[in-house]
Amino acid sequence: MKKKALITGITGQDGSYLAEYLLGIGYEVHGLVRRVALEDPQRRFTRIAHLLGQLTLHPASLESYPSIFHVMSQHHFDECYHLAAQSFVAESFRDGFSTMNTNINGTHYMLAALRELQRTCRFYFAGSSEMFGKVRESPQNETTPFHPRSPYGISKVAGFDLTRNYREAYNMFCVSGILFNHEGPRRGYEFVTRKITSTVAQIKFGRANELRLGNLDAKRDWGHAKDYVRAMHLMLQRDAPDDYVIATGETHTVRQFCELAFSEVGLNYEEYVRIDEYYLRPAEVDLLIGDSTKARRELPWQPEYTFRELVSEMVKADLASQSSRGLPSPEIFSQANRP
Ligand code: G4F
Repeated sequence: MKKKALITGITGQDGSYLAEYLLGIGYEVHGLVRRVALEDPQRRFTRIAHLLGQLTLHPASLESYPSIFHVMSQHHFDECYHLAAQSFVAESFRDGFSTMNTNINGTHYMLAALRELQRTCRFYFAGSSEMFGKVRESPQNETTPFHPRSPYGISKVAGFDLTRNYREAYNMFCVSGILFNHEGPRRGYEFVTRKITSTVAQIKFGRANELRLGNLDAKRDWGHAKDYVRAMHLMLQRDAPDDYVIATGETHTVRQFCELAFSEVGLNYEEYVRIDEYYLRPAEVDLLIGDSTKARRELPWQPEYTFRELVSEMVKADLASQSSRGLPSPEIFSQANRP
């Protein structure tokens, strides 16, 4: 019998890589998508276009408990990966209310519907290193206290607590992955890595002449999303539910990412990068570096991509997309639109 998985956020970077991975190992894969997305597949399904014939998509909204309940009442799932969220930290400062509503209530609705209808379904919650925020120790592991610095980080701590509470109160298999930053060619253009690599490609093709950024000194532990979705799956295969930090154990500044990305095309970042205060955050997470010893030992998991390979793959993909003028165009996130 094929195992059946449900993915929320299947149209995003992680959802698309996870769907690909699960299909590859013989799963039947279902996804929750907003009705507006179903009505506009050309634009909304770019990351999963190549998989559409193999997926079952259900219209539902994280803001609507009845819509989630309806899907859960029609199908039985072995595993549920809850990845959908408002995941852009900067946006969460602009509209903390909708970030909280979607991220906290959405997680609660998923857990409540599973408890009501299918308690044996294993549940994965996409926790985040943003929960560590103003870090109390380095590197950060599963016992490091949380100190979130944004509405997004706060919403993820709430989701983490909800997930643990369902595990403890109702004896359900509910786990959180505390994933550090993970990127790739499918990353959204609003996140700093993709903003850098897509602008590098535009500059190389003469379609832009500068890159405006905020804090160049922030340090992040950047891995490849393809590596990280394998960890999500492994967490749900354990005998007992538990939470895991997933990270490379290396940290780099935004400046170093720029240096490497520009050097991929033979350019010096200092000639193109300008500081724009608009991109500074009211409260910053200065340093993230994860200790994934527990995941490496127990899952067991380890990343395959190096930092250099990640940057190189992203730059090459953006050069290819510029050269074919493929869609979606990075120009929609031109400086005028300020992502
Ligand atoms: O790429 P970012 O927007 O990612 P951030 O805030 O670290 O969050 C990402 O990783 C989390 C895991 O730790 C996820 F939970 C979350 O959903 C998301 O995927 O920013 C990275 C750093 C920040 O310090 C930011 O201040 O880059 C700095 N930065 C400097 N200039 C900028 C910019 N970030 C963005 N997005 N745009 C800039 O122009």
